[in-house]
Amino acid sequence: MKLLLTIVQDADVGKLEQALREQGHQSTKLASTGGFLREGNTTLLIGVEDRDVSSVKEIIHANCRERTKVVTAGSPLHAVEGAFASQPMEVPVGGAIVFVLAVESFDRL
Ligand code: 2BA
Repeated sequence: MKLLLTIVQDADVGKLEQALREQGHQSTKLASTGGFLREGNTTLLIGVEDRDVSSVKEIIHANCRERTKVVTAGSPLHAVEGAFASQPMEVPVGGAIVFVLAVESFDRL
């Protein structure tokens, strides 16, 4: 079994959760914050059998898209990045970041 630790943009999460449910996959949603943009995103924990990893990745890919965020003066980023971020800049975000972790055991107790 594998745990797909999946970081997605908030705008994509509803659609993705629905698609996962429709294909019979369970997920747990956690509110999270990106370390770079310091904006909210969503982390889904998705436990899947090894044979389903590829198809779940495809579901994720099909439901999460890349967007460009413009980081403007006055954003929290500027306070920490100083001169580097003194001009507005475009940052690509997503589709999704997926970490595939081996699961030692899965128990319902
Ligand atoms: P953030 O950390 O807020 O990053 C948002 C986007 O900013 C990233 O999109 C990336 O395109 C850009 N970015 C991040 N660090 C950068 C830097 N030092 N210089 C220039 N641009 C930078 P994604 O790569 O799609 O990541 C989306 C979110 O996924 C991240 O939000 C973070 O929450 C998570 N993430 C990405 N890589 C990660 C990793 N190696 N470990 C843990 N979380 C990660």
